[in-house]
This record gives sequence, structure tokens and C-alpha cells, in this order.
Amino acid sequence: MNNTRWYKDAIIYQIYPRSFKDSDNDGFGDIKGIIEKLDYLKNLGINCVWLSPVYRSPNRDNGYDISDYCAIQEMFGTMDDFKLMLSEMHKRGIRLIMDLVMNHTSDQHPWFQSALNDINSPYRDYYIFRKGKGKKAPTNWTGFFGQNSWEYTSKTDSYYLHLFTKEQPDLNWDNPKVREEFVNIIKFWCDMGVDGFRCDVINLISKDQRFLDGKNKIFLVGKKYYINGPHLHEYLHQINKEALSDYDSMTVGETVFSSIDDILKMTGEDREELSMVFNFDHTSVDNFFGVKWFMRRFSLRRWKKILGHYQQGLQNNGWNSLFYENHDQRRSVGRFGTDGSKQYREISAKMLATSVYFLKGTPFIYEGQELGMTNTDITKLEDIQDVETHDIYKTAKKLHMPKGYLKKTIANGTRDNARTPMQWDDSEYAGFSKVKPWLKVNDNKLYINAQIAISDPDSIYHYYQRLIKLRKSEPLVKDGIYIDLKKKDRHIYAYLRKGQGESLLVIANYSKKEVKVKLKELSKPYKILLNNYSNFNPLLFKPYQSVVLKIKE
Ligand code: TEU
Repeated sequence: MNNTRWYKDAIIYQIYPRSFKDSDNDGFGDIKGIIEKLDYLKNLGINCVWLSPVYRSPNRDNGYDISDYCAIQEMFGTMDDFKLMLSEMHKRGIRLIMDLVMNHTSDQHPWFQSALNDINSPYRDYYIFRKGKGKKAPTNWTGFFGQNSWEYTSKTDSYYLHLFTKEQPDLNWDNPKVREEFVNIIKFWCDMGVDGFRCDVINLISKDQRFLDGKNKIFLVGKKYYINGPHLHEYLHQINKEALSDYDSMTVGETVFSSIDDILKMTGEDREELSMVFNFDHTSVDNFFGVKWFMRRFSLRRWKKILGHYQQGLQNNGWNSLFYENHDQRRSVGRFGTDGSKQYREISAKMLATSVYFLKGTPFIYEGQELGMTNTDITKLEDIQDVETHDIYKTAKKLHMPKGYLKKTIANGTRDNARTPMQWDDSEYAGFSKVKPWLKVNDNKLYINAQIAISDPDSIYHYYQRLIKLRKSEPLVKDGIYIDLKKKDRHIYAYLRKGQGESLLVIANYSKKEVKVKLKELSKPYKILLNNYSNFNPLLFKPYQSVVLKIKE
């Protein structure tokens, strides 16, 4: 079937199934729990779900370590539950994209078990085994969790590559059989009716086979040999042609450290690789070198520059994703210029949503974001579940980082911030479960929860509803040309989505002060389409006020 590019009209909601809704009260979210909440999602207005991995997995990295790509993890339910969920979604006009981890498998995957123990195994070449250099690993590469990226195995006196935990061995995509496996896996799910995939760290699949030492020393040593590697585009194209293009499917690639040029190659309309990608330049606005452990103050000017760079770079070709939360990021409340205080949490969350979601691209909303959920209130390292946090902690200790700094960085950086159970109501476990969940519920469930949000017409939830409705009904959101009207301003983000005769004008005050705004566009006739306050004075913006106006050109 021909690709209809439906993803350009999609509003995608990410579910992290462990934390969404526990239907059988074992402390973990599950598929039946998701089914219970589909009407909630439908009412919000979204029309597509990205589901973090639900495949069979030993859960070293909460499902991002897959041991069977065509089975459902028991904790989440059965294949029948999955099929029911899919049909209940489709009944409500909601599509489903799954999260596919193709760069690595679990070490418990039968392919790896066979490869590990037998040098002649047909699966040995599915992975990247190499002899060491004397007593040293084959290269000096380090991985994403700060660790050395080679693991020694005495059985065959060799090392295998793992860019994440050692329980997540990297696959060898230069082996055509590996590519064929994924063609079949993709077909398996698409034949069942799945609408597409979020492709985990997809730009790591092609490694430079010379295995040279990296010269960069700070983080991800050797990254130029394994990020955006030599055959990446060839392999993406193959997967597209041999599997995806047979269906009306979409893909969003998670592509770390990619430039506009890389992204244009991956998402350009004539390239037949991916539909769009997640790039992390904007979520790195408050760190150095794209590494969240090196914290930096937010700057609105930098934020606008980065967002604008991708808006302009993909204006005529390729396609943007629009997001600022996911299961790896800390919560946006109190981040990206917003204010976490009781007074401004809601108004500033609405402001951030307005200024990002009227850009050109497909919006992604992470579970709980529509409620303004906040970072975890866990304070002890031993209560943190995230494997990345523990791995990074080990590395940082070796580097003798000062304790106070370490504590602050960990609290900021731990991915558990985004993974606390969804807050449905104010009961003991927030209506997520009747038993103690796998990760502590945030105490602020008492006033931040879906029940309260739904009953309050002024809540972030209802604001999202209005925003989504507007986005769906306004073609300029899809097609209007992006023009930043105030690049240098330290408080105001103002941009046009220019059309013929009419344009959208989006203005957001990123500060807790009242700010005077001078814009010649505001002297033209306008209609207010969205406003996070009940009144509007075009000359003076209230704290965190944001509006979307339709203006006559
Ligand atoms: O994340 C890839 C990735 O780059 C992250 O490791 C990122 O650097 C880090 O989480 C930022 O804090 C993907 C998944 O989204 C993540 O959950 C997995 O752990 C990882 O791949 C391995 O599959």
C-alpha cells in the first residue's frame, strides 16, 4: 500500500506501560490497564499511541532488552490482550506504533545465548565479537551509560560490544541475516495491524568495522565510529523497501547526535528511510555537550535558536517531531523556562505546550505531561530503579566527583523522574494500582491527578484538549512557514506560521514578569484562537502568558 503520510496529522501519546495503569494489582502497569484508559486518551484528542516495549524481556532496562520480538511480556498480558488493545484503539480512531529495539537484544535472547557459548554457532555473527588487544578490549569505546562498551567472555576468549548495559549486546547489522530477521519481525507486527514503529537508537546500527580507538575522551569515547555509521542509510532504506513500504506505516527514529544533514538523509521525502526522527538538541539546551549529567542554565535565546534551526532546516523537506518529555527525560515542569512553583506550574506548562506544539511537525505527549506531573520525590539512591542511574553513579564515583554535585545531578538526571506511576486520583497509590507499585508514587498525587484535572475546566488537561482540537482544525499548523519574529528577546518567543492571506501568530512569555511586547504584526486584525489567560492585552503579556492568534496579512 502507498504511504499516505498520515503521521503529519497525528497527535501521538507515549505510554510507558509499566507505569500507566495496573489492572491486575501486581504493582506493574499492563495492557488491560491501557484498554481501561482508552476513553481517557480519546477524550484528550490524541489519535495515535507510541507504546514503549511490551515484548518478552528480562527487564534489565525495562523492556529495552528484548528476548523475544514476537511475544508479549507476561507481566503485561498475553498476545490476545495485545490484539484486543489494538482493535479497541482502532475502533476509537487511535493508531498504534510500537517501540522496536533493533540495535541490540537482551543477553537472554536465544540468538545471543547460542552465540555466546559456541564460536561456530550460526548466530555468532549476529553480534560483534572480537579478540582483545593483548589484555585490553578491542577498542577504547565507551557507551551511553558511561560504561566500557566491551565485555570479556572467557568461554571463547573474546569480547562482545554493548553500547548500553552488558545485558544488551549490540547486533551486527552488516550481517544480512540480521537485517532479514528484522524485515520479518516488522512484517509480523504490521500484518497484525500495527501502524508503525518508534525505532530505538536506530542511528547506531552501523558500526565502523575498522574498530579504531576514539580520540574524544569525555563521554561516548569513539562515538564517531558508531553513531551515524557508514551503512546506516543503506540499511534503513532496505528495511523500508522490504518491509515498511508494504503497509501504510510510519516510523520515528530515535537518532542521537544527528545534524540537519543526517536528518534530511533519514527523513527526506525521496529517500524512503524514516518518516521522522527524535533529535535531542533542544532537550540538551540545559546541558553541555549533549550530556545531561553536565548541567547548564536554560536560556530562551538558545532554545529558540535550536528549535528554529530544525524548523528552518526541515521547512521544505523532511519532517520534525515535536516533543519535550519522554521516558528518558526528566519532567518538563520546572524545565525549559517553565516554573514548578504552585503559583505558576499550570500556567507555565500551558505556555510551553503552546510555544512548542504550534511549530511544524508531529506532536508527542508523554503520559502525565497533560497533567503537569513532576519529577520523582525519591531521595535515596537505593530507591531508584533506573539501571542507567546506577551505572552512571559507579562511573562518577570512580572519577571522584564531589558528593554534593553527584547527588544533585543524579536527582536531576535519573530517568525515574519520568517513570513514576501515572496519577489517576488521590488514593493511596494514585489509582494506578491497589498495591504498592514498582516505583514510588509521587506524594503530590493529592493535587496533581487526572480526576481533579478532568473536573477542572481550567486544568492543563483541558488546555491540551483545546490545543489539540485547534491543531487538528487549522491547516496552517501543518503548512505555514516558520518565521521567528524576536530571535534576540530574552523573555518572549514569538513566531509566525505564515500562509497566504492569513497567518498564525504564536507569542509566549517565558518569564514570571509582565512583559511589554512590541510587534508590528499585532497591529493587523487578529482573532484569538488560544489563550492561557481569560483576557488579552496585546501590549502587555502577563507572567507565562501565551496566545495563538490568526492574523490577516
Ligand atoms: O535511549 C537511548 C539513549 O540515547 C538514552 O540512553 C539516553 O542517552 C539516555 O536515556 C538519556 O538519559 C533508548 C531508550 O529510549 C532508553 O530507554 C533505553 O535505555 C536505550 O535506548 C537502550 O535501549
